[in-house]
Amino acid sequence: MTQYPLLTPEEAASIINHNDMVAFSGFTAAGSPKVIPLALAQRATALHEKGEDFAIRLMTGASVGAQVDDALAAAKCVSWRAPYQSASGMRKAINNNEVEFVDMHLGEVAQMLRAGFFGEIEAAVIEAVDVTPDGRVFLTSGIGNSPTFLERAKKIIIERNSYFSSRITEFADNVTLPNPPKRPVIPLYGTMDKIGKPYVQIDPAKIIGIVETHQADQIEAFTKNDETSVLIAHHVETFLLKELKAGRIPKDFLPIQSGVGNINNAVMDTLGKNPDIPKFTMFSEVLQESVVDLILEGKVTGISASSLTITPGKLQTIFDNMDFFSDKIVLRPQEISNNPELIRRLGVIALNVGLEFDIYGHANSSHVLGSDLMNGIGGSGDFERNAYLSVFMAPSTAKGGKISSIVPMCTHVDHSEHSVKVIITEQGIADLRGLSPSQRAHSIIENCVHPMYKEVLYQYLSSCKPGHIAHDLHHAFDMHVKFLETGCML
Ligand code: 0RQ
Repeated sequence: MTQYPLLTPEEAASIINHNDMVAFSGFTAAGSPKVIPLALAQRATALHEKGEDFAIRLMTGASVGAQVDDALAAAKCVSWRAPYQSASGMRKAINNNEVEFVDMHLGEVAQMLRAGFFGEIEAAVIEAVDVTPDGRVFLTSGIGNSPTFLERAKKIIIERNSYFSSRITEFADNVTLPNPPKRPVIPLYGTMDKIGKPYVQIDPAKIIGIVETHQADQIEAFTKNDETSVLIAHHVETFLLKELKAGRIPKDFLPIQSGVGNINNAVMDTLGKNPDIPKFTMFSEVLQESVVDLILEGKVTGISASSLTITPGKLQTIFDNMDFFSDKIVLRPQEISNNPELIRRLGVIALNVGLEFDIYGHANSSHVLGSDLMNGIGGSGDFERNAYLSVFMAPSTAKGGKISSIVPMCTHVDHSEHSVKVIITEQGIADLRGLSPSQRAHSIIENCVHPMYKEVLYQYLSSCKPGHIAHDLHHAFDMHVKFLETGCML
């Protein structure tokens, strides 16, 4: 039985060396470490002032708390970052090429780590509600890649956060998968099946020490549903009802995956209120704010996710009603929540938001004007490619109408026309299933493009050289170039 030393955040940060690959727990701000990263940023600043090099290679589950990524970026403490981020300071550092960023499908990170694709994990900083002397680690609100980090890291530091109810561990279903070729079928046949353990068992000798904390996840409420999000949500509702009526969605419905953000929140609200949409489960990567109420109302009968990405107030609602919520939420490692085998098997309906689409249905979720990273592909590709039905949503314009979200050719492609099935903007629905490229172009322009951009896109289409996917390479990026030159695509 091991007694772990209690450390200050500074003592914990001092065991991390220049160039180490360091892994942080959590998935989004949920479950990410709170104090050691800030001490690490201070250590970097102090060393830089003495003229010494200090920067880590940082691997996480998804994003981490924005204050963590931003403090590390401001201190120039990160030389390499993967697989996702959503913080303004880190984004700027990546786009200035101060940080090498690798934008990855979240579902395959754990396997790649186990295979050694990125080298050894020197240290893992893991938030937990508790760790037992025999090495059972009980995670908090975000599971992410932590089971794999705990398994692979040479040194582990635990941030023991007393903010969370110890009952949060009732949601956890921890498992790691053996690497190919000896991987059996994942025995999960329903959204809420549990196949793992509420804790992660590790060798206690790897634990260097514990830092005590008492801090909520820094997750902010969404702005109130805006008009555009509500219109998009109503189109999603119309589309799903039509599919249900036609028998293409079974009467007892299919599990839903929903991304995070205002549009997704409005969609969940709208589906929740419609009595013609049957009760449903969710097989998603994050449990977002509006879903807590839908579970309380009985509309969502259960959700599988990798994190509770909700405000402290909503988390308290869960803690206050643990007997009710205990069997309605499962938190899984992201290699399970985002697993292609499971998404395909369960027939997930994927609802995600993109930045830009082209007239043939290629989708860009991650890079503005082909160059600047926004957040990353996240789990959108894991779900979009393997879903039973994948719906992409976006406002038809951005920046007050100066940008059309639909363009002749995407400046960066995250999801291809081979798998994008439905695009919905506040203008309407383009159902692309079974359509050839030229039919797709007409459907997208007619149904999804803002009226002020229709003519320019029809003009582009009519000027293209014929081909299976007709394009005019001399003019495919005219709208983008015009925006760069004049500040407006029109
Ligand atoms: O910028 O705030 O400076 O005006 O992009 O756009 O409309 O606020 O949308 O917050 O829902 O984010 C795709 C980024 C959408 C997100 C994306 C500008 C726009 C604004 C954000 P401003 P909105 P959202 C689950 C699944 C990838 C990961 C994913 C995302 C800013 O959904 O990161 O799906 N997705 N994960 O003005 C230039 C365009 C633009 C544009 C919008 N065409 N060109 N700028 N903007 N369209 C979560 C996880 O994986 C964990």
